[in-house]
Amino acid sequence: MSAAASNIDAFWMPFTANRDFRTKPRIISGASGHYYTTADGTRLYDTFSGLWTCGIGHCHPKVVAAVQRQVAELDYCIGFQVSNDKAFALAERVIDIAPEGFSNCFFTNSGSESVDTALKIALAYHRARGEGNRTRLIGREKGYHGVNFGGMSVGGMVPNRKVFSPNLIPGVDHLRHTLDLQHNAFSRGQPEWGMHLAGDLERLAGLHDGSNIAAVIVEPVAGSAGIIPPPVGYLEKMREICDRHGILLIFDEVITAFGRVGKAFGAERFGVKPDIITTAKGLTNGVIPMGAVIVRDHVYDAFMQGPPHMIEFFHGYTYSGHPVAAAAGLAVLDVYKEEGTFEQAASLEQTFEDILHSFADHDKVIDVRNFGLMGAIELASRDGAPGARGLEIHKKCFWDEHLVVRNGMDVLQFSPFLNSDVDEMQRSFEVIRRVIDTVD
Ligand code: PXG
Ligand code: PLP
Repeated sequence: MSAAASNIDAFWMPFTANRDFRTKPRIISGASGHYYTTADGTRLYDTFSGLWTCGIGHCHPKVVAAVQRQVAELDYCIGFQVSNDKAFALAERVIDIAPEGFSNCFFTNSGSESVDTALKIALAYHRARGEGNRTRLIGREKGYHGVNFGGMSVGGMVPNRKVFSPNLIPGVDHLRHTLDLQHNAFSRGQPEWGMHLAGDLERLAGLHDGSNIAAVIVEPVAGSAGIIPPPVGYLEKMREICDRHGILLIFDEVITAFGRVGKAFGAERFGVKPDIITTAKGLTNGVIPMGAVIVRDHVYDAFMQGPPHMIEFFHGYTYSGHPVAAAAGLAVLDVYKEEGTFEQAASLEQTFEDILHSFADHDKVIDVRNFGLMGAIELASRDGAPGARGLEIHKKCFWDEHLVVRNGMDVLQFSPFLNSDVDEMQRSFEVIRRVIDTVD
């Protein structure tokens, strides 16, 4: 029996225009390396590494073999009060590559769960230390921290928040975002302008009194909002303000961890050490859903008090530390090391930046932004139809040019493979230029 659906109406697709999709579906049934395949055998080059997930390419043989082995050996294991060997091994390996001082790893199944877990850790940390008054959480405009209630509340994506506005968690403020095309359009890497915007945190600490603020969460480089690298000095200043007021700094590294910015973590690349790091995506190369929240020793230590038979943190998911996901993670970390993936990613950065910025002179392009192997080409919107041009390019690339290109409204976003072939990358952008030329 074929696994293909005879009727595609049943699947309610995430973040998709479902009715428009069903008029002419885009369905993938296979993948290998840097290409997807459809049921009729068409190969499509993937310019987005899955969804920022598959940095080493699809169906890497070492990862496939590890997952196949594991699923036949230990398919699932209770994770509360008992756990499995692979989860411990993976936690140790993640800590090994984390910046110095990070001691412990809490497993989740996604970025959204990692974020909500991190926010709960921050609140519980202060309470455990006798500072239960620290309840305020600070996010940032244009931030994306997943779709669960905590992450949505600290997030700053207006369409994601709009319908749920009265139900967002209380006690949250937002810093201004740092994207201002008047001041920092066409920056290569980190813009020179905008460091002063970290001062918003100081203002909020003045307004509420810093002693009431639990944590601030930011993406070191904002991803979903269309690649917004931090202005020079911005993250350093944020760390300094957090230190002054006893506020925990959370870096949401769901995208930036595991090589995307040429190092194991954005924290390492920027030389700024947060207290908590959230991850997902690249932890398992997207093969099995898994996330990890990584904490510094002072955070973990604050929980390890009271009677030793007591549960220290009333939180966890049925699938936290899932053995098959953990086996995938172990294989992926092996590949990162054996193939020098993070160094490879770093060596591709300049070429990628040059290719992207070659679009700067295009009359439909209003900004180009990049950092590491994260890039965006922002197009002018059509009058009265924001997003239409971006979606048309996405569709034209898929059907006519066999390229999977991600658009967020009129921003084309790029997440090249960490082990991209330069010729393939160059060719894909030649095609994209042609498509931008031909659409209205
Ligand atoms: N935090 C960050 C920084 C993310 O980028 C999440 C949390 C949520 O992860 P999950 O696994 O729950 O989706 C993300 C996810 C895009 C795009 O187009 C990016 C994400 C999700 C959807 C679209 O850039 N990142
Ligand atoms: N809903 C019900 C009824 C449950 O029993 C559970 C877990 O046992 C959950 C939700 C949470 O599921 P998960 O642990 O997979 O997040």
